[in-house]
Amino acid sequence: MSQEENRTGLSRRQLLGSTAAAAAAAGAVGAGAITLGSSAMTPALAQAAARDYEVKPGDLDEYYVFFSSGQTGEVRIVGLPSMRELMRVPVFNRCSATGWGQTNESKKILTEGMLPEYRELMQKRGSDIYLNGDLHHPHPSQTDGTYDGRYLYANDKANTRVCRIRLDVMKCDKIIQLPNQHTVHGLRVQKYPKTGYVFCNGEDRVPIPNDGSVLDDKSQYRSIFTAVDGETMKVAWQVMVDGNLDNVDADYQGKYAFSTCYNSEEGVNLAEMMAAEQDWVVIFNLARIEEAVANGDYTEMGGVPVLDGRKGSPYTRYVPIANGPHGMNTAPDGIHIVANGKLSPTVTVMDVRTFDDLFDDKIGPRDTVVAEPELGLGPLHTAFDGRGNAYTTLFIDSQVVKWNIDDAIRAYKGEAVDPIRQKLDVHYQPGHNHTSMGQTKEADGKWLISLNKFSKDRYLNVGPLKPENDQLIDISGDEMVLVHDNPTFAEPHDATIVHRSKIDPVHVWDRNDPFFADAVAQAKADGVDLEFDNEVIRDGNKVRVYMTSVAPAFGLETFTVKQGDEVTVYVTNLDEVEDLTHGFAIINYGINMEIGPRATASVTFTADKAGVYWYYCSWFCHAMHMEMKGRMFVEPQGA
Ligand code: K7E
Ligand code: CUA
Repeated sequence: MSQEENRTGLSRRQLLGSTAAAAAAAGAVGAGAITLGSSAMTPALAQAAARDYEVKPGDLDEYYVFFSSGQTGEVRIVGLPSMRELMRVPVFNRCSATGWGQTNESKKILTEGMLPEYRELMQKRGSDIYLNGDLHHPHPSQTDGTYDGRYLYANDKANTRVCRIRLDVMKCDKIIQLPNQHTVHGLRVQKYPKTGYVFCNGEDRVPIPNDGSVLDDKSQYRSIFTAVDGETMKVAWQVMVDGNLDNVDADYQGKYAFSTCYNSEEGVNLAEMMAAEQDWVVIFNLARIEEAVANGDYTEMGGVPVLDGRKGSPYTRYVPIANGPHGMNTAPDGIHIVANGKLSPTVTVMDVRTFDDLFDDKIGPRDTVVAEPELGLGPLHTAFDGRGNAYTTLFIDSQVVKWNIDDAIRAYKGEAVDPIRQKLDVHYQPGHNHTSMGQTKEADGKWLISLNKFSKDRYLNVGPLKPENDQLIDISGDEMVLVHDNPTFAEPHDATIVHRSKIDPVHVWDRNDPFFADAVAQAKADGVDLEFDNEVIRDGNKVRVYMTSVAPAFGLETFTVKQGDEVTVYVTNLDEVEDLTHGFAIINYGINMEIGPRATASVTFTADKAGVYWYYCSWFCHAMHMEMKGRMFVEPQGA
């Protein structure tokens, strides 16, 4: 089937067809929001066209979408269905606007969970933090198979880290670096009874310890699966596996996690990794692993318990599937899991109810497979609508294919039934896709986002570097209907669509928030009341400047330090007004930070250049915002 002809008989040109006609058919819609064809409109398309997708000015979206940003290193919060970007949450990056990576509060989070050897290394290199990250998989915590609004977890593929974002304030509060393993790629959370574990796949194989004593001897390389305790943000346990680990998901029973492996060959180059006809899915038995850890039946490596889960171990089972699987997705029916073929045009459907028997050796690994439909070229990830249908991205075909799980199972048994319902062109080369609430038991089958790697001709040309293209698809009817193109900067891999009823962030900070507890404690030790006092405390060559801020003035018009002092400025925002954020920037000192309403933020620097330095509020807060400023006097050394 060509790119131009999909299963509905609509060509891509027809589907994209006359925007104006579609807009007319849809009534009053936002400019460019609708791309429906009109010439060959099926009843489903006509129905979709009649729906008003617009989120009007002042109206609120129905869903939060937590987008990863890949190599940008942050999490982005987008409203759905408007696809408006609402907020960015810096994590594995530095942020000029908020001071993430510069404030003491953020640096503590960025450094305290680093492995000591890497922290030392960073300091030797002249930075105490990693300056980059590659955030792929943002996943909120769950309780009893649905989102509970507590936390969101994500991986850093670049520096083997896992972060946690507090959903009450939408700030990262923990980052840890995992020992023994090399990169974290796949990340998903335990769904039942709660999160619980955050499962982290070590994709690349390295020697343990990776200290230079082994270099090119790949027979001594290992891949590691980690379960992080999502409450304490400490490693609960690790399992050493054969092959490697790509993507992961968990069941709805709290018994198993499972990962795809595309490098069963344990190769170190493309040809080697692609050599075998088959790779596998490795299944982890959580109860057996926990029992072994409780019994001390493990080796401690890098300060954490490591179990040997290679072939033949009681903790794992290896299910052979076609070469090079990628995505791993649990269906909201609580029964089926799907491994996506990538190099194979198939996806493999397994039934989690067979896993007990598999671990008891009553059945063989392939007896867990209940369907293996051929869907198209390059299946990467699958999402679900809660009505028995699955939606798989076809990277090479640039399509999303909708297929029915039950029909795929019947076809696998030999019945003459085609599970494929529809193929929809997407633009272009989709990676992940996501359905509204689709990774929970409450999948509601309303929306699908296809996260496409290439936008090519879909937008005004912005030069050689192009945006990605995240497309919004209405799946509430019988047919998928593309309703919006959304350009995004590098590079959303994954996203999670959460109904707004699941999340309830605060509007202003609580003065007792742990986020700035260190500043509060230091002020207390200095006898300073952060909410009233404006004071400069000298402690040897350390100077602590305590400053309030109320729009449009800082509590201190000037403060004086000596050249060479280590200066910490604490700014407390006394404004209780919603949305009234102040900033604190010092000109020519490279300092800027955000201070949210009722928050305290702090930054430490060396006053190494004498002179007069204006500080100013960098977040527009008031009609007199331009005048919200003061001067730092740095007395020259020896003065
Ligand atoms: Cu498919 Cu990192 Cu989830 Cu990218 S991964 S697409
Ligand atoms: Cu305070 Cu602008």
